[in-house]
Amino acid sequence: NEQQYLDFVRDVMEHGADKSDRTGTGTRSVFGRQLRFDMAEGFPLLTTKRVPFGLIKSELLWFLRGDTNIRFLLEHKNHIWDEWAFKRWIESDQYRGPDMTDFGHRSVDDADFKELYDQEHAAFVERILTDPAFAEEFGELGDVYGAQWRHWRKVQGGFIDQIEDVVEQIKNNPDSRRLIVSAWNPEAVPTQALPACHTLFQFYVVGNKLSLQLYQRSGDIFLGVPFNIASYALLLHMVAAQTGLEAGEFIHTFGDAHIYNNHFAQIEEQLSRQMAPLPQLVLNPAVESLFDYKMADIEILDYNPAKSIKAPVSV
Ligand code: THF
Repeated sequence: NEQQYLDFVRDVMEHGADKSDRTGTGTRSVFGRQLRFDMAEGFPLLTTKRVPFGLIKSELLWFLRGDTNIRFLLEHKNHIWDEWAFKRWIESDQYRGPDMTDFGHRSVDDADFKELYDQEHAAFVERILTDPAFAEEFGELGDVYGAQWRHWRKVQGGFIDQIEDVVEQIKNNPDSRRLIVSAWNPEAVPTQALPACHTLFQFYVVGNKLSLQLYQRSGDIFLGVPFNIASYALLLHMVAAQTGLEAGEFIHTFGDAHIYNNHFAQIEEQLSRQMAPLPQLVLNPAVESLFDYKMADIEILDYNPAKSIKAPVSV
């Protein structure tokens, strides 16, 4: 439950090592931790800050479509992947606008630059939504989750649909110890906008309960992890519903778990707050396939969080 997340945050603040990172922001980091969420205790959507569940739904539906182009996300007003596509655009030789190098840090440090960045970003989003050829080229993030999950490229040609396969295996061979979906493809790493943070997950069936464990190689504890917990808990519920099982535990295992230096004040604020009871998830029982869920088929009830806490994302 949520207390575990708050204890984890405290642990990292107290025992983490200060460590530089790829994005240049700097982090406080630990290596190797595990959280366990029992779905019987409620749906693990944090209440000590508002976590925008609509964005979690549209991102998961996007992965399950096998989609790797941000256009679908933008059509659902979801902007959590914009920065990675935008980075590719401004680094391309077709970009003719003002210099946007290191836009993430500069838009935090420099108000004039931020205005310019907001304009360029808005123009980029508008163009993805209105210019299909542009969207096809610059909305694309490469072989990220959707591609690895639904159409893993085989060496000898053709594709593997890991999600469809794992659902079949859960139904027909529930004792299997190979109920695995891997998003980590060493061959694709150099061409990915961002190599998979959620490296691999495994299902486990005992009795009528389905559990899921995720190995996350790298976790942004303040911004990303609350999304990741809710997203995999949602996936667990959906797969359980489609295999006639009950959702058991979501086990979240981390490699490098870190708090970015520019999230410390936000973390303090969150730790000072009281938790509310966890909400409930309701899935439309009429949906017959994991791939047929729409936004309206997924609902969260009794979610009464504290107010949201804004923080900059490192790119
Ligand atoms: N990169 C970094 N540095 N952190 C991440 O969490 C992360 N992701 C994905 C890919 N790269 C990452 C993108 N997921 C937010 C949430 C999830 C993200 C990216 C950004 C975010 O900013 N959330 C805000 C609300 C945003 C909004 O309302 O538009 C929040 O307050 O939660 C980890 O998978």
